[in-house]
Amino acid sequence: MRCLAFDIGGTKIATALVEQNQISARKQIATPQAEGAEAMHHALGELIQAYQGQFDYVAVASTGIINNGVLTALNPKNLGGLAEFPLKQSLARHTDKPIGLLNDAQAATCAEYQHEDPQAVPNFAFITVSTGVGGGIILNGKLLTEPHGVAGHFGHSLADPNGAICGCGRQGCVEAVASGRAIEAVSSQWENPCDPKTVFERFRQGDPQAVGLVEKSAKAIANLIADLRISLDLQKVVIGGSVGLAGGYLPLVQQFLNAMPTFYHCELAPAQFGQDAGLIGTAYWTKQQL
Ligand code: ADP
Ligand code: BMX
Ligand code: ZN
Repeated sequence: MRCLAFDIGGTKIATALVEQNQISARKQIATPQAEGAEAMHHALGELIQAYQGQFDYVAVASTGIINNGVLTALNPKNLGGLAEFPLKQSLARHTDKPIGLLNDAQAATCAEYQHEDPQAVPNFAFITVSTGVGGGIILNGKLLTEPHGVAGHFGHSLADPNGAICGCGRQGCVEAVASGRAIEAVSSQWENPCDPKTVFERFRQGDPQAVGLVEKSAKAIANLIADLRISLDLQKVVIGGSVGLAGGYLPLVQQFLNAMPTFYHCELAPAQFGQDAGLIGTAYWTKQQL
């Protein structure tokens, strides 16, 4: 069964054909920003047209809470203000093939959990540190998606009661402290402003301002991992996303976690499927639902 997979993030939309975890014909565009539902509908339509005749089903991994075929943004700022989008309906206008939908981080969780032995690792989480901070939870070998697709949105758990207001409306969420957008909100105001990619280059060169900003993010993620570990008896956490996979980030998270009491420790690793975890995970999960 050939799958046309979509990974819709706050920064980029990736598409590819996926068959038995193998990716081909990968494309990537920038996510439409501040242009509303019509721009998103148009972008998805153009992408699907490029693959006509080459797939048996469509599988989507998307940022936002995915419930009943509809995308609801917890943080609409991550999608240029788009708060709600009829994702399944939009795709169904371009294809009559079956369509499966899953949150992006939940999809990546599915992909990465394929590498684990469920006996040794029954409880597992994936965290993406990307435009936002997303996640997925496996408990007793099963991905939590029921009843409303909300489980795993721990990017909106508390990192700092005095922190910045998150795009979801709550103050001090992990996402408001640790995400790519949170890093950019600070680094764009520096005397020598820069984007998160450059922040990481400066961080690796030892620039104190960049080190401080990256440390703040990594510490929030280490605390999140400790909270998850102690709440859910996790054996392992895998990290993905462009910030999560940026050089030097994971060792820093590990360092902050190591400094905590051993009860809070669990195995930590980067996403083996890297930037393709969402595409591979939704293809795999959707096939099981068909
Ligand atoms: P998405 O959120 O669309 O899934 P990414 O996982 O690529 O996309 O995350 C996008 C975020 O990561 C943006 O905030 C961007 O500035 C930041 N980013 C992109 N490339 C890098 C990099 N090489 N190092 C650090 N941050 C990066
Ligand atoms: C946000 C939320 C999650 C998503 C996470 C990572 C929205 C639109 N998205 O917390 O559903 O999983 O960001 O998304 O509210 P990404 O865009 O960074 O990949
Ligand atoms: Zn929030």
